[in-house]
Formats: sequence, C-alpha cells, structure tokens
Amino acid sequence: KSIIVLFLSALVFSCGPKGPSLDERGLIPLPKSVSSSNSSFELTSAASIQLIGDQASLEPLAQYFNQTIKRATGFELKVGEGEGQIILELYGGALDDESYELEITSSQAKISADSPAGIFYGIQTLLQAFPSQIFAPMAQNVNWIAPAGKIQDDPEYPYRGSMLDVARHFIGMEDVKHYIDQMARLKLNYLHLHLTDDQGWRIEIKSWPKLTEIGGKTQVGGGEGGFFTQEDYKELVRYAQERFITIVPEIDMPGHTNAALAAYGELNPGINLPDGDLSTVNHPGEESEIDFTSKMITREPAELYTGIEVGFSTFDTDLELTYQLVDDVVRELSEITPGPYFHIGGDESHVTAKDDYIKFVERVQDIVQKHGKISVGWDEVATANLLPGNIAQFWAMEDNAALAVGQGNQILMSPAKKSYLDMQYDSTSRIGLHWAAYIELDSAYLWDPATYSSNIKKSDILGVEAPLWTETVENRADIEYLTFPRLAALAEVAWSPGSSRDWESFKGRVAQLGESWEVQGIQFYKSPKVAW
Ligand code: TNX
Repeated sequence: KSIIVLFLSALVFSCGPKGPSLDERGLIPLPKSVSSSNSSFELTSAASIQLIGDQASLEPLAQYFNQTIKRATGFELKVGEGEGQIILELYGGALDDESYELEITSSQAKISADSPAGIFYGIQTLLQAFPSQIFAPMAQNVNWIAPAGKIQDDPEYPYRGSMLDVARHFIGMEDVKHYIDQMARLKLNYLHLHLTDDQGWRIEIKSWPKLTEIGGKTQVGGGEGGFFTQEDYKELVRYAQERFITIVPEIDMPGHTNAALAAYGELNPGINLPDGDLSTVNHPGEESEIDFTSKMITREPAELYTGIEVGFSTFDTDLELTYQLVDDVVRELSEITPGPYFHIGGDESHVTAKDDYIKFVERVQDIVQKHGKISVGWDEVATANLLPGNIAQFWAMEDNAALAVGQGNQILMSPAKKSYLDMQYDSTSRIGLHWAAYIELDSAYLWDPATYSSNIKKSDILGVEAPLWTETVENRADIEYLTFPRLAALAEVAWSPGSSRDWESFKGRVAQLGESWEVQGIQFYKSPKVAW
C-alpha cells in the first residue's frame, strides 16, 4: 500500500501542475478565453527573450519585462532574435488592435499580437501567471513557475481609464508614476489628470506664469500645494507612454476656477449669480453651508481657497481676456500632449448663467479643435451643442448623457455611484466622501456600463473611467487605500465582457492580486468581502 502511495505522489509531483492551473490564477482583468493544460513552465536565469518581428518596437517591451522581474528574480534575461523561452511575436497589424494571445507550454511562454500594446498586455497577463512575489521589490526565494495553457484576449472598451485630482491635494511625480505602474498592471490605458480646480492650478503655463506662482501655492487644508512644470508633465507623458497609457489633461472651466481668479484678478467677474442663492449649491443632493458671496469682488484677485465646497467660482464668459487665457492654456498644453483628448471640465458651474455656460462651452470646444484635440467634458457640457466626435463624461445626470447621445456623441462612463474612487467603502472608512454612495468592492464590481442607464447603449460608450478626487486624500497611503482593490474591479468592468464577469470568481482572483499588492507594500483596503 505504501508503495502505491509513494508511486502516486511521485506521479503527481513529476507531472502535475504545481499550484493552481492557469484558469485558477488571479488574472485581472479576466481574459476573454483561458484554457488550462496539465503542465507548467519554469522561468530560470538561463532563459532568454526571443523577439520575432520589428525589433525596434519589441526591444522596449523586452526591457520592460526584464525591469519588472529583475528585483524579485535577480534575472537579467538575454534579448535577441535567437531561440528563447519567452517569445514576443509582433505581427505588425493595426496599432489600435489591443488583442493578444499568450501560450504557455512546459518549455516556453509565447505572446503574439498585432500591436506593441497587445504584446504589453500579454506581458501583464504572463506576469500575473507567475507567483505574486514576482512583483516584489527585493530578491525572493521562489521557483518561478507559471501554469500552462492558452489565452486569447482583447478589451471590451477602447478607453479604460482612471483620473487623479492633483488639484485638491497636489500629488507629486513619484506618486503619479507609482499610480501609472499600477494602472498598467490592470491594462488601463488612459490617465486623466485633473490639473486645475478652485484650490489649485497645477500645470505651468508659460504665457500666464501667475497661474502656478500664485494659483499653485496652496491646497485643501492650507498645505503648500505645488505644480508640475511643463518638463515634469512631459516626463509623465513619456513615462505613461512607455506603459501604453495616454494622458488626458483637464483644465476645469468655467466653474472650479478660483485658483486662476486668485492669480489674475483682471479675469475675476466677482460673483455672478444667475438666479437664487449659493446656499443651495454643492454636489448633487448636498447643501452648501458657506456663503461665498461676501468674498468675491469684481476684477480683484479672488482669495486663495482651501475648503472643499464647490460651485462658487466662474470665468467671466463675456470677457475676451478669458478666451485669450483659454486659447493660450489649450495651445501650450496641447503642444506637449501627444494623446487625442483635451478635457475642458464644465462641471458644477453653479454660478454661470445657463446661456453664458453654453456660449462658453461652445467657444472652448472650437479652441480645442483649433489646437488639434478632441474635447471631453463632464456630462453638463451636453447641454451645449457638442462638436462631432467630442465626448461627454457621464458622472451624475442621466439626462445630460441622453442629450449627448441624442447629438450622436459618445459617453465615457464614470457613474459616481459605482466608479468614484473617493467614495467611502462604508460609514467607517477613514477617509473619503459619500455624497453619491458608499461603494464596497462588490458594488464597484457589480454593474455593467452597457446597461447602467437606459439612455446609454453599448455602442454609445467609449469606455469607463474611475476618478480619484482628492479632497480627503493627502498622501500615497490615502491614494492606495481608496484605489485598491476597487480599481481592479473597475478595470475588469472596462476590459472583460459583462457576460463573463462573476463576483465569486473575482473574489478569489482579487485575493491573489492582494498578495502582489502586499509584496509591493501597497496599503490597500482589506475589504471584508474577500478572504485575503
Ligand atoms: C463632484 S465629479 C465633482 C468634483 C468633486 C467630487 C467629489 C465632478 C465632475 N465634480 O468637483 O471633487 O464630486 O466626489
């Protein structure tokens, strides 16, 4: 009997896959199809990376793989055209084709794709197939075994994004890069930077230097604030680009402009109430407690503002100087933004008269188009005539989304009740707001952009974006607490078809992703819904 046990265990040991099979690994977002086979691939220091196809496009991808695994494995794999165990094969088809195939056998792992982006996503999936310690920043004593099988994958939506509000609290270069790294793991491809708001102007504009000199000086709570120079911004663009992430800059206007009005008093219309009084305005469903009217004086610099209430500031939409500023800002920023989109804000302009608001949005869209970009705006912009191809970002008002769809424009889905990373998980969350909802992990996962609003069909949707507003977010630990694990849920909502998504399956896979956050020192929220 004991001989049989010995024999059987020897058999299991030598032939069976060690650890989970490929379809049991914590792959997030879930690939379109995963089939497991009964063997595994071990990566050793003797392996090399074989590049098939355009070498110039493939080299940086091989370097990215090497860089990523170097600290945990200690390996520096040779890269070249000769036979290798990690194979990257670029067919050179359409650049916007993000699909890839990954085939892992006992002797090799091969990624094939039409575009470099596809290869990059294949690399992300392959990394997730290895033990989670592969992401550790220091040497690990682990056998680097990935279960064998075959994956075919491509994303449901072409725009899969997240937003960082660097205005309420400034977020520095290192933290933004760290965020970009984590976005890349989840196959997100757009980072929207909310660069300006009442509390701060965070991007250098050479022709209007006081925007940052004065407008960048403080932040919510009165801290020192900060801003990106144009060189900083270019570096972020490049860093993101290397990870197949496109930066979308936002200049929020005509409301949310107090910092600019503090810098250039000649732009300040003072308070410009259309009808009614300010005590009724704030986020949807919330009342304001502050009377701002006493603080606003026409053509005098506004006071810098460090509170968190919204809706009290506006550009003067009748003033030509306003459009000169907008033109200069859009021009300077478009010149250093290779991506197609320019976000013009447009939300919560509670003190801009409706006609003035529409006139302003339409004029700003023309300016953006003149500088070669496509406008994106928060859903309120759909009350104006949108230019063809412009995008409305749905966050609160389904009626606005319907207006955009009615005009033939596409929607970026960011419903506050599901995708807002600044919402608290529950009433005990240590930071965050809850004006839209409490959003536990299951709630962030369990929705479908294509059926969320009866006004918005699948074909109307450009993609999904998860914004992190930072009124209550002061440092990297705060960013991580609100972002993870929910960003993983939202990445899967954006990448994987609704029909394949399953909460029970996600729960198991996100626990494995948790291991990789753990080894990276990411301080994520340990949702009680998951057995971490
Ligand atoms: C609403 S969402 C805002 C932001 C706030 C956020 C806080 C949107 C377009 N406007 O100004 O930061 O709520 O959750």
